[in-house]
Amino acid sequence: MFRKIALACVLALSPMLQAADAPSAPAALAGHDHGSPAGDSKAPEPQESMFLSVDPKAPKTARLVVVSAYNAVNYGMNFNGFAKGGARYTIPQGWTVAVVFTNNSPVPHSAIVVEKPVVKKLQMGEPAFKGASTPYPVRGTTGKVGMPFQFVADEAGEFAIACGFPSHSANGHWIAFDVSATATAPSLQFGDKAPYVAR
Ligand SMILES: [Cu+2]
Repeated sequence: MFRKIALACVLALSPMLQAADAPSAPAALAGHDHGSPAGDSKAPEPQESMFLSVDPKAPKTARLVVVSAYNAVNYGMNFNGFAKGGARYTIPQGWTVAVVFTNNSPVPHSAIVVEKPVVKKLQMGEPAFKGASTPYPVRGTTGKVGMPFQFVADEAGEFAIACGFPSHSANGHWIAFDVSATATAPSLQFGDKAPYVAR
């Protein structure tokens, strides 16, 4: 039992060693609490409305809350509890996107918007939109202090919010981010559920 937990923690601290199809954290991890390098195992079930809203004062502005290591999914390499594209933001083209990024883990993470095929790479390069990343995305940050960034989603297409820390995205630390020429309101979809539309 102890060995299993210790091994899981080592894996959590060594994401470069993980295969792209690494399984979810073992059930033995549930309930342990030591600063949660592999994500907050006590986090409440994610609700879409926690992570997306429309700014009532600024025109055509979507507010995104993006929490790295929200829970223990994918050894903490998740955003809002989802990895490997399992959640999808859709933003109307031309809208401003105001993101507040936080990281629940002492392991560094970051957020950068990239074109979808880039998620398989070890390095994310430049953001797909001007200003669309946390500061120092390669180095990442720790802690629950908010890292805000804002950009205009001026090009339609399939993108992703990925972690810029080397190899994390290739290990699943990304969610889908679509910019739509036809959508009239921003939405957030968890898995196969009906998209939550923010108004
Ligand atoms: Cu990461």
